[in-house]
Amino acid sequence: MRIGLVGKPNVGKSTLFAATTMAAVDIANYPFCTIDPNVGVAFVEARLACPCRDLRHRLEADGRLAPVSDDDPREGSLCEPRTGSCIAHRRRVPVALIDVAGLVPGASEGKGRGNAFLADLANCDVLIHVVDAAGTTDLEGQFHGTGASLEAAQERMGEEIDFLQAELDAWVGNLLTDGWQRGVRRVQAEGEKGLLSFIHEKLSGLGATPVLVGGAFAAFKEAHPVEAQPWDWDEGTLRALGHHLRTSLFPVAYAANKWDVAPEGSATHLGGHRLHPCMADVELALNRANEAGLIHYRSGEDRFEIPSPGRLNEAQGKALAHMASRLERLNGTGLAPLFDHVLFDMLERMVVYPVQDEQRWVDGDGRVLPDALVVPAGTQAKPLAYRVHSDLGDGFIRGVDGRTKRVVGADHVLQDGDVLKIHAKS
Ligand SMILES: Nc1nc2c(ncn2[C@@H]2O[C@H](COP(=O)(O)OP(=O)(O)OP(=O)(O)O)[C@@H](O)[C@H]2O)c(=O)[nH]1
Ligand SMILES: [Mg+2]
Repeated sequence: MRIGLVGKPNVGKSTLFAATTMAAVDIANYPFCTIDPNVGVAFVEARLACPCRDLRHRLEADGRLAPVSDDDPREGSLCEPRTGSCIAHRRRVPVALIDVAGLVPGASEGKGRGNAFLADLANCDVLIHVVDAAGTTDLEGQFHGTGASLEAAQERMGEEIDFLQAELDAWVGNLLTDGWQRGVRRVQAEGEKGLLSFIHEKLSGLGATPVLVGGAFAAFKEAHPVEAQPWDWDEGTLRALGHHLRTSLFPVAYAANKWDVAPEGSATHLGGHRLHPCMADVELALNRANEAGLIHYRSGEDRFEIPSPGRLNEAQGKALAHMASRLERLNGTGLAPLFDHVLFDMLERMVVYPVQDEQRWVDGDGRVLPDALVVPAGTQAKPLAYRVHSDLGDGFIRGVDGRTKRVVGADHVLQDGDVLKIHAKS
C-alpha cells in the first residue's frame, strides 16, 4: 500500500514527507525543489491499543510481571516490533509514502515534469493533495508575498483543488481514450464484460483491478446514462468515465498545509471537500528536536515537554515557545489525524497481529508480537496467512484466535486488533 503526496510546487510536500518519514530530503522556498521522487516509510498509529496491553494485564494478574515503573521508557509496552514502534501500547505501523515533483497546470500535456511525474504516482492507492492554506504562492509555486486575505487564500485553494483534479482526470482519461474506438469494436461481441476487461487492460499500469473497474463503471452508468454504443461515445461521455475511474483509482485527501500562517477564520471545508489543517514544518522541527533530546514529543500530541530547559539557547527557547502556541491552537500539527483518516477511513484498513504461539503471543524466535500487519477491513484468516507467507497460505489448516483461543476456519473474518495463530501443513 502506498500513499502519494501531490500538489503544486512549494506547498510543503517534501516537508510533510520528511516530517513523517524522518528521511533527509531537499526542502526549499522555491518551486520545483524536488525533481526525482522521494520514497520512504511513514509510521501511523494503530487505532486500537497494541495487544501487548492485554498481554501485560494478563501477566500482571498472574503475578508474573511487576507493574510498569515510572521510569520505563516504553511506558509499559512489551512487544518487540520488527518495524515501527510501540510506546504506551500505542503501536505505529509502516506505510509507504512517495513525494513527487510539484504539478503545474498542463502537466498531463507534458508541462513541468509532466507525464514522468504522473507516472511516479501510478502505484499509489490514495493521494494526499497538499494545498497552501496561507495563500502566499501562485499555481506555479511562486511566492506572492505574505498576508493574503481570507477570500484570496480560499480562492487560491479552490483553484489548486480544481486544477489538480483536472490534471489527474486528463492523465487517466488520455490513457483510456487512446485507441478507444478500435479497441471497443474488437471486444463488442463480448458485451459489457469485454468492455470492462478492455478498460482494465488499458489501466492496469495504474494499479486498476477488475473489482475497481467494475465499481467505477457502475457508478459512471448511474451518474451518466448513455444510449449510444461505446464506440460512438462522445468526448464528454469518455471524460465522465475517465473521472469515475480516476476517483476510484486515486481517491484524494486534502492537507491544508501552512495552517500556522493561514488567514484567521480559514474553513475546514471547501467546495464539498474536507480539508485537514496541518503544519508540516512544525511537525518536522518537533520531531527533530525530539530526536536531538531537546524535547519529549510524540506525533499526534498537542504538547511537548522540555526535560532540561537550561540546555536550550535563547533562539531554541523562543522557537519552541512559538511552536507550543501553534500546537495548542490546532490541537497538534494535524498530521497524525490526517494519516489516520487516510489509512483507516478512506482505505478502510485494520491492523492484525499474526503470532506462532497463541498462548505467549510470540514468533518462532520468542519475539513478542513482532508483526502488525495493515490489511483491508474484513480480511479473512486464509488471505492473512498468504500475507504472512505463501507457504502458510498454501498449507492453511486452521487459525486460533489469540484472545479467545477459539479455532477459526479459512473464511473467518478478522477484526481490528486481532491476534492470530495460523496452523499450516509444512
Ligand atoms: N509556514 C509554513 N511553511 C511551511 C510549512 N510546511 C512547509 N513550509 C515551507 O514551504 C516551503 C516549501 O516546502 P517544500 O517541502 O520544499 O515544498 P514542496 O511542495 O516539496 O515543493 P516542490 O518540491 O518544489 O514541489 C519551504 O520553505 C518550507 O519550509 C508549514 O506548515 N508552515
Ligand atoms: Mg518537494
